[in-house]
Formats: sequence, structure tokens, C-alpha cells
Amino acid sequence: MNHSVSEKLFAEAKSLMPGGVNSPVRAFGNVGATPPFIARAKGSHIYDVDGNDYVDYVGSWGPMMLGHAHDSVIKAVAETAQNGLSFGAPCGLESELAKLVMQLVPSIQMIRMVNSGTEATMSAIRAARGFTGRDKIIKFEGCYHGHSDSLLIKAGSGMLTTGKPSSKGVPADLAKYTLTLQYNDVAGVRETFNAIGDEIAGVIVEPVAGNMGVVPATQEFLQTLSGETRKHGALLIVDEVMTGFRVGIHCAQGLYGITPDLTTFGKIIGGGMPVGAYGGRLDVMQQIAPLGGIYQAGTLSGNPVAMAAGLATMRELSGNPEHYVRAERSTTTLLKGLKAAADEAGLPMTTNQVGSMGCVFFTPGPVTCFADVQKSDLELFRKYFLGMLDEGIYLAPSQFEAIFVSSAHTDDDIEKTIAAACKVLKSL
Ligand code: HOZ
Repeated sequence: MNHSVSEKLFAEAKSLMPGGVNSPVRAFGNVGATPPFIARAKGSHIYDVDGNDYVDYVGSWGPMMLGHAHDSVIKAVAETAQNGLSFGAPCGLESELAKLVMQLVPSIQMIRMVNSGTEATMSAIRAARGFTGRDKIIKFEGCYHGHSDSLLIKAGSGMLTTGKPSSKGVPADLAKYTLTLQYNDVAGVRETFNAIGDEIAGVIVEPVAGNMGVVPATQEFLQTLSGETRKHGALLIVDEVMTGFRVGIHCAQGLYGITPDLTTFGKIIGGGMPVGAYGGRLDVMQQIAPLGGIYQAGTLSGNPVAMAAGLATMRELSGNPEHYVRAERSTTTLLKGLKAAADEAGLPMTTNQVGSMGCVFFTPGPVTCFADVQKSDLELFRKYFLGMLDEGIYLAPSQFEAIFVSSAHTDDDIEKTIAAACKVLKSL
């Protein structure tokens, strides 16, 4: 595959931006290749500046549940943009999106729109601290909740890609308030709460971890978090930036039957535009400015174009449950095919899936926590990734990320991907 135009653009970008990118994972550093520069995308495919066509399993890291440039979303964005891009003043679309999210997720009694998942999680942590008057938070190793200071401790996603899961620049005096436990470790959670439960402001968790590859939580783990936080007066923050309206129309909390105190959203609720949100219990959300003393603000928050993209996406998804059925079925077929290809090639592989999120690990498994993830053969992943890219299959360029399948993926896309995997894995 020719990547000469991408190579030229990347060389220039590297002199302008750190690593040539505006978000680390997309630099392809972990797999040792030049990232294709994307010219356009439609449905399940993306096309680079060299004219290469790929079946896309990144989907902008999650938002593209309907596939790229879905007609209804593009129409809503184009029509709304005619009337102005941002007012820094209220508009009706904010309430429309808020109502729809609250209808679908009953734990959300009040919501605040922000501009990214990072803003949402950062603000939710502040809300938990402000509400409880406590400083300590619990997160889980390998979970990633954006790049705010308190959450960049033993984090996933790009932090694992760089091999340094705790960021420089986070004051030690702040980092000491973030306790990191093992994902799915029920006993560890109980012990910590027994020891210092009355010091914990909140627990933040990805209900399906999607930033160390995909690792689903067990029902028992989530129920324990729910029970222990309630017992000790701490808040349970379920980070649904990835899973929200992806694993089901009622999100992961609907799937697992849990009622968080606070939930964070991003990705799908913006339909591809920069949007995030946090919301939950009324008594907590009423403490947010201007109602209460926990401050959080944003000039572009709730801007009409982003709200319109999110609304169009959410209306399409909530009106047509078939999107979920189709995307999940494609994911199951895909992962079965990839596993069969690995078996055929005599390579160890574990597949994890929840809905249309999935992942392969090059280890016999099972993979239920970060310690298991670390057993995966990264060199094998690198070779697999590069081989697949060459076959026109665009996967997340890191073992520590998810693949996202959309309802626009066709049976042909899935067959082509499995055929590519058979060829690539056999050659390794
Ligand atoms: N951190 C996100 C992936 N889990 C986004 C990566 C990117 O956009 O480069």
C-alpha cells in the first residue's frame, strides 16, 4: 500500500505538534508505522490521502455507532450551522438532548453538557469531592478517564501505549488522593472501604473497561461498588464515555442493572462532534454552579451544532433498535472469525466482547484485569496490526484499545476482515 502523501504530511506535522498529532495514540508509535492521514469517511469505511480504502474499526474511538457521515446527522449539522455555530447563551437544543438522555437513563435526574469526556469525568470527580467534603477517590488500574490530574494515575489508553501509566506533571500532593485498585477485585474494594471508607469521596469505574483493550466488569464487582459506596456515603461514578449508548440504548448501567450516583458521557452523545456530559442524582447536581458552590463552566458547552449532531444520532439509535442488533451480531461474527483464524494459525488469542465493543488479546486468557492484559504478546499484536492495515483493515493501533463496530458494517466488511486475518495470522 502506498502511503507517500501521508508520510509527507506526517513529517511536516511532527515539526508542528508533539509527535505530529493532537492525541497520542493516533501517532501509531506503538506499532512503528506512519499513520494514514484521513481524507474522508462514509459508513464503515475511511479513505486516506493516498487513496487507500479501509474498513474502519476505530469509528473515531466510539462515536460512530451509525457509521461515518450518517445522512441524518450530516443534515442536522448542516441545517443547524446555517443559524450560527456557537452563542455562549442558552439554546433549545440543549434541553432536547438532555431530555432524551434522561428518558433513556433513569439515574440521570439532572445533567450538564460539556465538551469532552475528559471534562465530564474531571467535573464529576469535583462534584463528588464537593458534595461529600472528602478528597480521596478510587479508580482501577488500566481504566482511563481522560487526562485530568487526579485521573492520570495508573491509567489506560495512551498512558499504556507510552509504557508510563502515571503522568509527569501531576503534583504528588494531588496524586496521593487517587487510590488505584485492581479491576474486578471485589475483595480489594471491600478491604479498602473497611479501612478508609469514610475518607472516600467517590469511586470512578468504566463498567466495561475499553482502554486496556476490552475487559468487562463482573456483575458482582459492580454490585460491590454500588453497595460499598452507598454504605460509606461515597458516590459511585460510572464512566460511560465509551459504553454510553454503545453497549445498549440504556447504556452499561441498563445492561448490568446498576444505579450510579453520577454518570459521565461523551462520544456517541455528540455524534462525532466534541461533546461530553455528566449527570445523576438531583441533590448532587444541584450543588453545581450556578445553583451551588461546585464550579464548572464552558464557553462552547451546549453549542447548537454539537447538540444537533448528538440529537440526530441519539434519535436514530433510540428509534431503531435494529442498529444495536446488527452491530452486535457483526461484532460476534467478527470475533469468532478472528479466533478461528488464530486457532488455525496456532496462535494464542482471547476475545472479549460487550455489544459492539470488542478486542483480541494475544494470550490464552482469560483476561479479566490489567494483570491479565499484560500477558498479551505485544510484538504479535504489532505484526498483526501492520498486516491488517496493509490488507485495508483499520484497527486501533494499540493492544490497549477497543474495536468499535457500527451498524453500517456490512457482511462483506466482516468477511473481508476475517479473510485478511486468516492470511496475516498464518504469515506470523
Ligand atoms: N484516548 C482515546 C482512545 N482511548 C483517543 C485516542 C486518539 O484520538 O488518538
